[in-house]
Amino acid sequence: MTDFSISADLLQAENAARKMALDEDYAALARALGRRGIDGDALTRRVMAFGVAIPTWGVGTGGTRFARFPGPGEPRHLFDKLEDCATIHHLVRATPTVSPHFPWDATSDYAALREVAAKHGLAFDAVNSNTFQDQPNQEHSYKFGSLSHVEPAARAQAIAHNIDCIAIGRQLGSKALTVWIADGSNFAGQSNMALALDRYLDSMREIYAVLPADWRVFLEHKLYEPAFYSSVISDWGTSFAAAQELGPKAQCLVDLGHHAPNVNIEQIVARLVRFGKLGGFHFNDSKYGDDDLDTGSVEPFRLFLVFNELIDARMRGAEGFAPAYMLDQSHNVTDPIESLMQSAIELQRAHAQALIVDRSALAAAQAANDALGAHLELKRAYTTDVSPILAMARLRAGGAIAPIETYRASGYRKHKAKERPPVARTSAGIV
Ligand code: RM4
Ligand code: MN
Ligand code: MN
Repeated sequence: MTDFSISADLLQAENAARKMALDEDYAALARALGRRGIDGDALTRRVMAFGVAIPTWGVGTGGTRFARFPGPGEPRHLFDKLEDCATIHHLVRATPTVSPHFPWDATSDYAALREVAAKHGLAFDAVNSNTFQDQPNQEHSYKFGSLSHVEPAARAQAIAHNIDCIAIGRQLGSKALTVWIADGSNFAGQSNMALALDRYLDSMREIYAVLPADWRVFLEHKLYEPAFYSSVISDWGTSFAAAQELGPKAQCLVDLGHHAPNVNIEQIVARLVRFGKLGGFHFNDSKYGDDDLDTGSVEPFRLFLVFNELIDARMRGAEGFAPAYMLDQSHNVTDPIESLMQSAIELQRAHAQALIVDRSALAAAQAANDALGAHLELKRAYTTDVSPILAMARLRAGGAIAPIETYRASGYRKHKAKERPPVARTSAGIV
């Protein structure tokens, strides 16, 4: 662990400089919302209750298959990563949990790790397994798949790894395992698509069998990549069918970047909710494919529409509705800490905007087949600038009115560049 952290004095000074303007903007917004029958303070409390998990792999600079351009003061190991996650939460107050990835985050003492995280005010969300890369000295290669591999020994190795992840997760206080596999094929005819799914299901059954009673397993689908002809768990339909076969503890995870362009993701969310199979999200944004861009940076309206479905489900009291919220991004040209802070804020924004949709007016317009009227109800919420509510939520929770400005003013990255001398890394850092 390193030394520098953003001081309470700096945070206070930065907030003090902005407090008067915020009070004015907040009061004006609360009055405007009040005219629409919305209690501004109640909305602020709802925003304060929202939390999203940070992926440990997100605090390091990402990369493409061409190159990785590391930034200064990058985290060198899990403890540095936790420190960065804590810094994000300290300023934004919306990221109280961390989602680790194994074996990337492997360490020798998980009880100690949990304690360190707790000292930072952080807990652990879903653990992610990795059977899409080979590790040094691994007996069987995943070049041709993992849980659906044609060779039983390779499958057994992938199953054992997932079971290990559950064991680690139990020590960390996690309650879910996320399984994303890269399995698929690059040539027509390369793989028997029916039998590959059978093998996947058989493997997953073994993993499911050892899940603790209060755990869930999230099945993450993805249209393509790294397999470019077919993927075993390619879409929400396959994911749903698999979750259904496995049982009630298996649910589907929606990574926003894992669909064909133009797919109606909010409708997928509504479908999964309907069948009690929405496990959670990997939030990010996308222009072309699994771009892992910052949440809300390309299609904020779609993000809002996803949250609109979530709030609708919550208010209907949809059965088994308890999605896990996680970010899954790759930061290539920004400071990851800044990107993650902004992404958490974009999620809070979409959440708050969805909360102020006038649901009875919307239902009335829908019942009257008033297509434009219904649409305008959504637009009215979406075009409301809820920024003062978000800033007030952060302030009341002890965070920063302006997290990115405060972070920059602190010189955190410069300090970390000194405290964390760069370590040689050969990998292109594909995530
Ligand atoms: C995949 C998928 C998984 C993530 C890996 C690194 O595309 O999104 O969730 O763990 O990338
Ligand atoms: Mn993902
Ligand atoms: Mn992905």
